[in-house]
Amino acid sequence: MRKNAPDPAASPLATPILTAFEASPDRGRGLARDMRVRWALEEVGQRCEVRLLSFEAMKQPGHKALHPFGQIPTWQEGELALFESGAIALRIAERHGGLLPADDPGRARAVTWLFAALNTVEPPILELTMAMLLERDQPWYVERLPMLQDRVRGRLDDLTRRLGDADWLDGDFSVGDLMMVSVLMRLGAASPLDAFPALAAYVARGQARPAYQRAFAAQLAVFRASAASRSES
Ligand code: GTB
Repeated sequence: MRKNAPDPAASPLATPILTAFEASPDRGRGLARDMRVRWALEEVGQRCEVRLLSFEAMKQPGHKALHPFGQIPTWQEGELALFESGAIALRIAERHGGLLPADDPGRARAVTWLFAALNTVEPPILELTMAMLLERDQPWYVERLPMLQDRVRGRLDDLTRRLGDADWLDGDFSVGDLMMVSVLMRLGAASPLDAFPALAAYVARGQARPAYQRAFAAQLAVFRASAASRSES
C-alpha cells in the first residue's frame, strides 16, 4: 500500500464497525450496551460489521485506543471512532432518518430524553441492580436496599406520570424512546415493572418493534454460537 494511503477500513464508505462481547455475561438477554446500537441501526436500516471481543482483548492497548475505559461498545465509521452507547446511538440517529423528528424543537426534545434515560433514569437502576447482584453479602445491604429501591421507584413514578397514556415520550418513537426502553430493560427480574403497568407496556411496545426483534436475534445468535464453541472445546 502507498505510504500514507488511506486505510480502506477508514474510508468514509467503509462499513461501520461495532464492538460487542464475544460471550456476553447477560447470556444473550439483550442487556449489554451493544444492543442499543444494534437496535438503532435496525431502526434506520443500516448495517455494520460486529467485532467480538473477549474481556481480555477489551483491556489491551489496541482496544483502549478506541475506548479509554476498555469497554464495549465502540463504533468506527471511516476515521471517526466513538465510544459510549448514547453518543453512538445519537450519531446513527443524526446521520439517518427515522430516529429523530424533522423539526428542530422536536429533535432537541428527543435528545433530551436520550440524556434523561442515561443520566437520570439509568444511574439509580444500575445502583440497584448492581447492589442486588454484587452486594448481597455485605452487612449494610439490608439497610441500603430500601433506599435504592425508593430512588428507582421515584424515577419510575415520575416517568409514568409524564408518559401518561401516550405510546412514546414525545410524539413518534425516537432515539429517546430507544434509550429509555433499553434502560428500563435493565430492571429485569431484579425489580420487575409489575407495579408500573404503563411502563411495562411501554417497554413491551419497544420490544415488539421489528427492528428491536432483529437486533435481539442477532446478539442472541452471537451468544449461542460462543456458548456452542465453548462447550465443544
Ligand atoms: N457508559 C458506557 C456506554 O453506555 O457505552 C458503559 C459501557 C459499559 O458498561 N460496557 C460494559 C463493558 O464493556 C458492557 S455493557 N463491561 C466490561 C468491563 O467494564 O470490563 C454492561 C453490561 C454488562 C453485563 C450485563 N449483564 O450481564 O446483564 C449487562 C450490561
